Amino acid sequence: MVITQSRSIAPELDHDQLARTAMRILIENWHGYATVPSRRLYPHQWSWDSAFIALGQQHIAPRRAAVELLSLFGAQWADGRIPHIAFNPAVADDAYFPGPSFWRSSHLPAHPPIDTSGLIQPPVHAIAARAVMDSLGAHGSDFASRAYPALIAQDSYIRARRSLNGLAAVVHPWETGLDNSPAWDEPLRAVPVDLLLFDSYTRRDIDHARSSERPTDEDYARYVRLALGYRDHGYNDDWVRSQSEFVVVDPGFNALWAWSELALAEIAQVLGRDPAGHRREAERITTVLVDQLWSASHQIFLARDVRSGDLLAARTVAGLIPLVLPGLPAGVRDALYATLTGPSFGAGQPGIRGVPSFDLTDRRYNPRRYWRGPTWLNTTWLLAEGLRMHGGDELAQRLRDDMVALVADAGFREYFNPRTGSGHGTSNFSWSAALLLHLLAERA
Ligand code: 2M8
Repeated sequence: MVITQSRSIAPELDHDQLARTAMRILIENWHGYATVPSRRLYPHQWSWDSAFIALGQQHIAPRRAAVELLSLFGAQWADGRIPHIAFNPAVADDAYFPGPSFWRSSHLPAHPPIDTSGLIQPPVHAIAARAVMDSLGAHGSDFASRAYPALIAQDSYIRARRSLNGLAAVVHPWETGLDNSPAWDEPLRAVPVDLLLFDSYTRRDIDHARSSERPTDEDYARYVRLALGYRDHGYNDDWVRSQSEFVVVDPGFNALWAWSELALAEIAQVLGRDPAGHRREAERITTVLVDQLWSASHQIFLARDVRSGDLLAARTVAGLIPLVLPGLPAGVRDALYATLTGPSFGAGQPGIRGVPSFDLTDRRYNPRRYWRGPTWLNTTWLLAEGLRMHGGDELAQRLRDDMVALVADAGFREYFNPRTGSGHGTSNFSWSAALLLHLLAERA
């Protein structure tokens, strides 16, 4: 693996300052049992955010990291789904749209203990739980014995209720975490923009972030319509998988599901349980992922639109995430590396910082609009982990240096322009702070 010029990193003194600021952000964004991604834009607990946040918290307050995850698991539904938002009852219903009164989780016969959304997000929680377990030392197995049943229930939910031909399907762009990805443009075209619906709600996100950096009103109306459809069918997964206007199989979500199985195997081992089933599941998902979503012509994993059966020809960072899987065939791994470092993503190349969320050469690439081009720290971190596991240490280090430098230059922003490094979206963003702490702790 050949690496071009390495960017110089901020001096050690700046690292102490950065770490202190990151800690302050995590403390300010903590609301007693969980951390909000951002005080104003996202004033509740988000599912995959909490996992990334716990990865950072484990270095400064391991017990807080444990509470972060366990409080999220406390919002788990009877069917095992871990909801994508767990609402803070102390925050006004209209502080975020769609809020608790939209999702109506409390109307369900087996309702969760607190108000939540009805969607899920990529299952990265076992990965965080494994790290938190280690950080707790002698208390690690107590934590693991509480976390493991929740993680198993989440895993079973995905397998039993979301699988289609062996991979997990997602039924809303918000479930992919890469909400506004250009990969969803095509399937979203099948979702009508309901003009009546348009006037029935007020977007809160654009009170706190520039509208040019957020999804369009049309896409928001589609998001609302899809969520309403699922809600009005009682969050019934048989209905949603067969009838929803948006059903896709996403490589990022599935790769993280497989990676989680490996983390579950390690947790199982600590608890004296048999880890073999989890390892087999990781292998199985990896095989099916390669079989169904690898595109030899695009040299990247692509999402599949279940409605049309077609692969969606958009090169997004989600298509690189399978690099976290140890069981990838060597040819696929090498091709992914070439795509990651080639013209579409430019990782490690002079003038590119981190990993852009979307293909730099595509006319839809936008370095400022959310998930349509900017570099995010969570996806860049995932790829650095994948590279490290496959022996790409030099590029992994360069990506980690890029992440530190982005934050040093632009602050703890939600996302960054891959070319200029300018910061976008909200400020004091929790997973940017947490992952920075995680990186700096690994260096120490
Ligand atoms: C963004 O998503 C939420 C909806 O879930 C939103 O835009 O309102 C995404 O970046 C998602 O991945 C993230 O979990 C969430 C909170 O940071 O914000």
